[in-house]
Amino acid sequence: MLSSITIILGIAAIAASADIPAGIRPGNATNTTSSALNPFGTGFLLSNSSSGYVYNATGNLTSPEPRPYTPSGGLANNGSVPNYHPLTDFDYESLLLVLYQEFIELDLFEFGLSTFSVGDFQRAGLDANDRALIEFMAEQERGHTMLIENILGPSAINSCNYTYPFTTVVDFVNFCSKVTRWGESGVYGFLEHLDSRASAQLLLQTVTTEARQEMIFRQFEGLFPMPVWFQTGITQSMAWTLLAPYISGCSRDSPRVAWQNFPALNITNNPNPAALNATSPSNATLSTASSPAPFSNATGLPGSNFTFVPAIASNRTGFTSPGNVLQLAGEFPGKPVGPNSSYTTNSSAGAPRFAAWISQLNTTYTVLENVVNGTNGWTATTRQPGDTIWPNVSEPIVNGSMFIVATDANISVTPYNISELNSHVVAGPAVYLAG
Ligand SMILES: *[C@@H]1O[C@H](CO)[C@@H](O)[C@H](O)[C@H]1NC(C)=O
Ligand SMILES: *[C@@H]1O[C@H](CO)[C@@H](O)[C@H](O)[C@H]1NC(C)=O
Ligand SMILES: *[C@@H]1O[C@H](CO)[C@@H](O)[C@H](O)[C@H]1NC(C)=O
Ligand SMILES: *[C@@H]1O[C@H](CO)[C@@H](O)[C@H](O)[C@H]1NC(C)=O
Ligand SMILES: *[C@@H]1O[C@H](CO)[C@@H](O)[C@H](O)[C@H]1NC(C)=O
Ligand SMILES: *[C@@H]1O[C@H](CO)[C@@H](O)[C@H](O)[C@H]1NC(C)=O
Ligand SMILES: *[C@@H]1O[C@H](CO)[C@@H](O)[C@H](O)[C@H]1NC(C)=O
Ligand SMILES: *[C@@H]1O[C@H](CO)[C@@H](O)[C@H](O)[C@H]1NC(C)=O
Ligand SMILES: *[C@@H]1O[C@H](CO)[C@@H](O)[C@H](O)[C@H]1NC(C)=O
Ligand SMILES: *[C@@H]1O[C@H](CO)[C@@H](O)[C@H](O)[C@H]1NC(C)=O
Ligand SMILES: *[C@@H]1O[C@H](CO)[C@@H](O)[C@H](O)[C@H]1NC(C)=O
Ligand SMILES: CC(=O)N[C@H]1CO[C@H](CO)[C@@H](O)[C@@H]1O
Repeated sequence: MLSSITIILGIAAIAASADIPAGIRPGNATNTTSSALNPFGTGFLLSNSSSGYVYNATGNLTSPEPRPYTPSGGLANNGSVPNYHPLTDFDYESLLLVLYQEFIELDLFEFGLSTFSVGDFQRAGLDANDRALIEFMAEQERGHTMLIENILGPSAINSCNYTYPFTTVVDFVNFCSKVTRWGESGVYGFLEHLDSRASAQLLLQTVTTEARQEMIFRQFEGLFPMPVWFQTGITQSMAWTLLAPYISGCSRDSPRVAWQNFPALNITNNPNPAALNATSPSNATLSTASSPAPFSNATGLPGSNFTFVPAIASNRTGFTSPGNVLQLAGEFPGKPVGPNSSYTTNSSAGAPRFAAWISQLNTTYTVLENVVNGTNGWTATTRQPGDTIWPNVSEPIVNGSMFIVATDANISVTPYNISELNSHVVAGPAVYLAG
């Protein structure tokens, strides 16, 4: 009950700042109603009576303070000793998923460093300092796996074997930016739902580091470091769907992940940030991105055509636009995936009808067109939406690397109840590199 109010108060804090556009200024009404699925739907809430709990935000304290300078309320701030341990299956399974994620990152960063030569990195515009930074990121992952292992206790997994979809430094960096993106978003999707608030605290301090890694890999790609206002969250099943295909084998006594493996969704014309023209379809997929050497003149940038070299920031704040046609390919359920192929993709949804664009605070839908069923899957097209985060603001919903899911319905979800989407997922997510 308390939690249903958290998001509204969080948004209230945003609204308190002076430069919020008029469209989302708080109204004065105190009896605003909204559906549970769409608290943003009818404008701004100053108080919420839908759950039976009411807090009237007047700007003044409404209750006596339990201790000096300590406004009443809040969770577990009464002096109780923190218990950094899962309290429920939900907690355990969420943290187990994170451990699988941290282990692949550790392996991935080390693999890249040991696979590619100094010259390979140099041709991608990355020098000894950059390699040292990747090595430090691997060390961070060592710390993260130790932390989660300590929280989970003796049943925690060990490192597994992995399979990676890259053969060049450029594609390695691109893959790292995507892995850290879903690692980050996968945690944001459940962090506030954990029963163990103490574990959530430690995980928060972990995932904020991961967020910095994601940004650094974007900078290694010459992309604008952070082209969004809000980092989005996805569900555990969505994160597991993205992660599992790259885990080839784990020791047989590894605890199983309880989350769903949705059928894979591919964006066959996903932009390639390394290509001269990122949205040119002929060089669009991760696999073909390996052929050109776009950074071959990176160190001699002046006079070169290749402007997309590693940079703190670049002027590429987005290279896709509303109306862009995405070509999607979805698999049918029933395919073995994940460690030792011991998981099977599954969907409880009907036929593919919509693309859900999960980005920033928003889940926005577009219609799937030209849906064609094949032997192992289906294909469809859809168009990039042009919505902005709020009316009257410039920031588009779709930017950065974000998530696209094929669904059978366009139900209304917001960041705190995005798991309502799980039962409607036909395939995906896929990571769309919008900018
Ligand atoms: C709220 O009340 C104030 C003072 O009465 C008024 O100036 C303002 O326009 C009202 N805002 C809205 C959104 O109704
Ligand atoms: C509450 O909302 C309803 C529906 O919008 C409106 O008709 C009514 O006047 C409001 N009541 C108060 C006290 O503002
Ligand atoms: C909130 O305000 C309403 C209307 O003034 C009042 O009836 C209610 O008791 C208040 N609730 C709390 C918790 O102060
Ligand atoms: C807040 O407190 C001040 C000082 O006691 C009082 O003057 C004011 O009316 C209060 N405002 C509200 C909205 O209760
Ligand atoms: C990883 O692969 C190696 C080499 O094939 C194999 O010996 C080892 O058992 C595998 N480990 C796991 C955990 O699957
Ligand atoms: C796109 O790929 C084709 C075929 O691999 C290659 O010849 C061409 O140079 C690439 N173009 C760009 C802009 O990378
Ligand atoms: C990049 O490729 C897209 C898709 O083919 C095309 O529409 C666009 O004009 C190209 N941009 C440039 C600068 O060549
Ligand atoms: C830049 O591209 C143009 C067109 O492809 C080409 O003619 C020119 O030689 C290139 N310049 C350099 C410095 O590579
Ligand atoms: C780009 O690199 C190639 C191969 O090293 C070299 O021949 C060419 O002169 C370079 N071009 C520029 C503009 O530096
Ligand atoms: C950045 O891009 C915008 C839009 O294309 C352009 O107007 C601006 O001059 C560019 N700025 C720099 C520093 O290149
Ligand atoms: C999606 O891409 C992966 C990797 O390239 C490939 O193995 C798989 O067959 C593709 N699935 C569909 C439905 O295109
Ligand atoms: C929560 C949120 O940001 N919702 C927005 C989603 O996008 C539509 C269309 O731009 C907005 O109207 C919503 O406010």
